[in-house]
Amino acid sequence: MAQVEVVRGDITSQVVDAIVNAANTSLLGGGGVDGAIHRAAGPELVMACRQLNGCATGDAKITSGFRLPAKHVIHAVGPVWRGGRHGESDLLASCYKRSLELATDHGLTSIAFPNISTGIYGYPKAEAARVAIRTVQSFLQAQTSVGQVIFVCFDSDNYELYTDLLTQGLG
Ligand code: AR6
Repeated sequence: MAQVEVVRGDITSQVVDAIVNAANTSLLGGGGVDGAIHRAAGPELVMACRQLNGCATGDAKITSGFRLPAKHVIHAVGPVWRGGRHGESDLLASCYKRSLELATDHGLTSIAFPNISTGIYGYPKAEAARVAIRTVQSFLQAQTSVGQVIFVCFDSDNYELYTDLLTQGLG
C-alpha cells in the first residue's frame, strides 16, 4: 500500500513527480494555489496550458513542471460549491481520481495534492477532506505506479482536518 502523508506548507516547493493544481476550466491561470504554481513554474507553463484547450470540471490534464522542483503539474478543475446538491462531491472525487489515473499512465511514483475547491471555490473543508482521503485510499487499492501521496495543506484548518482523519484511518 502506498504511503499517504500530510504536510503543512506551499505546494510549489514539493520535490515530487507531480504536483496537482487547483485550476479553472480555462487552465490559463488564476489566484490561490493556481497563481502560486504559475509564478513558480515560469511563463512556459501558461504557454503549455494554451495547447490543452481547457479542461472540464472534474477532469485533469498534465504538463511539465518547468521551473518547479516537481517534474510535472497535473491541472485538475474542482467544482464551485453551490450548496452540495449539484454533484459537487462526485466532481471533487473525480478530480482526485483523474489526477491519480494520469500519474499512473505516466508511470509517476509521487504526487502532491492541494485541498482542491476549498479556497475560492468555497467547498466546505471537512467535507472536501473526507472526499479527498476516501477517493485516494480507494484508488490506491488498485494497480498503480504511485507509491507516495502527499496532501499539502496551506491553512491550519485543513492541516488539522487531514491529520485527524488520517490518524483515524479514514476519510
Ligand atoms: N500551496 C498549497 N496550497 C495552497 C497554496 C499554495 N501555495 N495557496 C493556496 N492554497 P484555491 P479553489 C490552498 O482558492 O478553491 C483559482 O483562481 C488554499 O488554502 O487556490 O479550487 C483558480 O484559477 C485552499 O485550501 O483553489 C480557480 O479559478 C486550496 O489551496 C479557483 O481559484 C485551494 O484554494 C479555484 O478555486
